Parts: sequence; structure tokens; C-alpha cells
Amino acid sequence: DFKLSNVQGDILVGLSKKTEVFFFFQITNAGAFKSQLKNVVPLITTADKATGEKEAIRAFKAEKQVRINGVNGSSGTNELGEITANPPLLSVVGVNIAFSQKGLTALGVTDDLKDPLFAAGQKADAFDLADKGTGDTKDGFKPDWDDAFLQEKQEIHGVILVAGDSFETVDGKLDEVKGLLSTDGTSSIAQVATLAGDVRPGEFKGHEHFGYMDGISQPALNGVDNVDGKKPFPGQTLVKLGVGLLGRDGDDVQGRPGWAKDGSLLAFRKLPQFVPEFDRFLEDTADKITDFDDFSDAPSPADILGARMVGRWKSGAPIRITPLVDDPILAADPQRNNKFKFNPKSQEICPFAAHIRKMNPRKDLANPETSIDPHLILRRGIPFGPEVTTEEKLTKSTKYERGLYFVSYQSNLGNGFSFLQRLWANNQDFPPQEPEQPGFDPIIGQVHGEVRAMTGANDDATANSLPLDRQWVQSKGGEYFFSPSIEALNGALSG
Ligand code: N7H
Repeated sequence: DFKLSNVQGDILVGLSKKTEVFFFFQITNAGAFKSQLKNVVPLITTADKATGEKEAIRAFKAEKQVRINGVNGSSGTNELGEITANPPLLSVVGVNIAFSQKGLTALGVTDDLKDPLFAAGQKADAFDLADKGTGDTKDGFKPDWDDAFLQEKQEIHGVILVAGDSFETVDGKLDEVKGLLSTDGTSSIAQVATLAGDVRPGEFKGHEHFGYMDGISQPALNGVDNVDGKKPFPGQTLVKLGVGLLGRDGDDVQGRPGWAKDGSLLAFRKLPQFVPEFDRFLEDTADKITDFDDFSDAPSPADILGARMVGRWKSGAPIRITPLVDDPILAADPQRNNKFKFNPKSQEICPFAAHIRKMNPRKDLANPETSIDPHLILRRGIPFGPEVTTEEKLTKSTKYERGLYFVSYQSNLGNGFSFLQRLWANNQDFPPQEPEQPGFDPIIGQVHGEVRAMTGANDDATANSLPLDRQWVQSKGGEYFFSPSIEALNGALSG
């Protein structure tokens, strides 16, 4: 009974995004909202539609290349080789919607989704996530978050995600959705915050702000990524569908309401990144900790240290496969760029604490089907903020806020995002390796802003502890949401 057309597209496929707007809203008139929601549903990009769009974009790009290269005769070029016809413009825009627990409550939905972290909201999880804030105990802890996410004045009931090829298309589509959520000029929702993310320009497309290629390793879902001629890429873990979707094989939570089936829990985090400070740390530190090999083409010590903190070079090539030099060709090859396991008991080639090893330790743990697979998440984030300016480079300090709007989907927050942050990134003893203690995930590990350290930064002296002088990623808040199936949007959630 599983249908891609019943699942929102960002969960299983990812909306095509150059630009993405997150419109966080409060429901001000629940009755009106419930009757209007049905009109929004036809605009929702479902997983089958998102797949179709991705294929259309691939075909479009191939066609454009053919015309530019003038292959296949002169269809796109005259005898001087000038381009005579441009391929038609392809406009892509997608919409998804998700609700917080407060939002479900506002709609009068009383069924319990049986995810305690979702029910309590992300602010209640901030202390356990070890975000920076005031207060030494969970009770009364106030995270150092943006006002919108503290929700002291306005509650966040839901988020509309609109993604597409330009700000104009996205903005226009958001207006269309807002228009459907209003009657006679009176809206049933109020804006709490609108956040816009952008894929980085030019050669940095697909890279996050520290410079590393992102979005390479994702779990494949059984029944989605291994059907209709598709198969997982080498090294990609095939997990049960229920790791991503509620109510499916692999979601072991009992007693969820029937309408929650084929929905997913969305963790949103605003994560500013201190890029000039990160670069300064790499430059100031790298020379001191090791005498890196000096051969022609050798990467700079700073690049090596950075790659050892992430586990991949900036191109995305994994250091497990190419430890001494970056390899952009390998990085761009999906048949090879994820095909590796770590060598247990050793961090000579890749530190135990490297971000990708912390987040997916592959064969570091016994019985990965039960010890790792349930913790894999579908990552759908997007960078935000401007490129680092010359002034920021020169002063080596951040002046303009930039970072990552982190989005992950999972069927269970206590297995997915929250688990990864609390029990793996923030846990100095993970992955469990004697006698060297891994330390913190240098990218996202945290203890309320206190100083952290990792081992393994120096491949010649892996037991040495490297103090990480500050956090370069700092949470400014977020919320947990439920992204319902189309049936639920048309049924349980509307009136
Ligand atoms: Fe990470 N980074 O630039 O260093 N991440 N991440 N992440 N992350 C990954 O493999 C980054 C964050 C995961 O299967 C890559 O696709 C940054 C959070 C997981 O091998 C890079 C931030 C959480 C993976 C980054 C950030 C995760 C992963 C390599 C914040 C969950 C896949 C590219 C600003 C709690 C691991 C790739 C695997 C990969 C970076 C946040 C999780 C380059 C800058 C909050 C599961």
C-alpha cells in the first residue's frame, strides 16, 4: 500500500533547491485554517513529483550541455559556433508543510504521536543537546537562541518550506500558499519568522560554508531507493523504510495514530558557522601539531587538519580512501566517494572524532544493523548567509551571520537527530575505542559552550589531545515538526 504520492517530497527525495524559504507560522484561526488546508494540498510537492523534477533537471542540464558543445549537429549553434537557441527555461519550485506539537494542539488534534521529544518541543531538549545558554539544570535552562525559537511571545505552530530555482519563484509560490490560507483578506496564520537559505554560488555549489562538499552520504531506503531499477550506491547503507517514515517496517514505536503513517519527524536547526575563525584555527594550529609530509602537490597543513576534522577533503573525497591528497575526481564519482569502512581500532588514517565518523561510524560498531542503521538520518539542509567578505578574511573574524539551516527527517527523534547530537557528537567516549578517547566531534560537538578537545588530529601521534579553542558552529535554535502524509493533510488535519 506504499505510494510515493502520499509522502511529502523533501523527506524521501529532497526538494530541488537553489533557494529555500522556511516560513514559520502561528495558527491564528484554527477553524479557518483547517478548511483552507485542503486547498494547499494540491500545491504540495510529493515524493513522486520531486523525483520527476530531479530527472527533468538532469535531462535539462544534459540538453544544455549538448547545445553549448554543439554536439549532434548544429541544433544550438550556427557555423561560427555561436549559441543560437537557448534551451527553454526550466522553472522549479516545491512546497512542503509540517507542524509542531503546539500546532497539532492548536488544530485540536489530541492523538499522541508517541515521540516525547516532538511532544515537548526542541526548546525542552536544548539543555540535553548541550546548547549554550543560562542555567545549570534542565529546569529553567534558557538557551542562547534567537527570539523566534524561544517562542516567548509567539508560538511556532508550523513551517512551510518552499524551495526552488530563484528567490522570485520561491517568494511567488509562498505568496500563493499564504493566499490560500486566507479568506476575504483575513489570514488564518501569522508569521513568526521567515528564514531564507541559498546554495553557495559558482564553484562552491553544494559546499557548506567551511568549504566542504555536503550531501554526499545519505541512507538508502528499502522500497524507495532499491526499486524500479534503482539501487543504492556502493557504501550507501540500505535501511528499513521505517527509519525515515512513521508506521513502516523499522519504526518500532507502538500505539501511534493511524494517520501518522508515512509522515516523518523533521528536526530544524539554525546553525551559524564562524568561518574566518575556523580557518584561523586551522592555520594557527596545523603547523604546531605535526610535521606534515612535504611533497609536490601536498595539501597545506591547514587543509590536512581540516580534512581530519571532517573526515573528507573539501572536494568531498573521503580521507579513508585518499589520506594524503585531495582527489576531486574520486570525490565527484558516486560509485566511489562513499565506498569505504573505517579501520576499527585505528585513527591513524581517519580520527575517531572526525565528523563523518562520529555521525556514521560504519563498521566501528558491532552489529551495525541495530547499532547504527536506526540512527541514520535523511539530511536536507541548506546554507544561509553571504560569502565571507574580504574584510572578514583580513580581520579573521565573522561580521555577517552565515551557516547552515540544518534539516533532518527521521521516524524517531530519540534515534535520529537528538541521539546523534547528544550521544555521539557530544560524547567524548564515542566511538568506544581503547585506549584512545576520541573526544568531541570538532564540527558540531558541544557542552554548553565549554572548551572541547579531540584526539587523532596528528596521524603520527594519535593519542595527543588537541584543544579546540572555540566552537565554530553554534546553535541559535530550532524546532521539531511532523511532516504528515498527503492523506493526513486531507483527513485528520483538515476539517
Ligand atoms: Fe554534518 N561539515 O561541513 O563539516 N556533515 N555538518 N551534521 N553530517 C557531513 O557525507 C556539517 C550536522 C551528519 O554517512 C559532511 O554528505 C556542518 C548535524 C551526518 O558518512 C560535512 C554542520 C548533524 C553525515 C558536514 C553539520 C550532522 C554528515 C560530509 C553544521 C546531526 C553523513 C558530506 C553547521 C546531528 C555521515 C556528506 C556519513 C556529513 C558538515 C551539522 C550529521 C562536510 C558544517 C547537526 C549523519
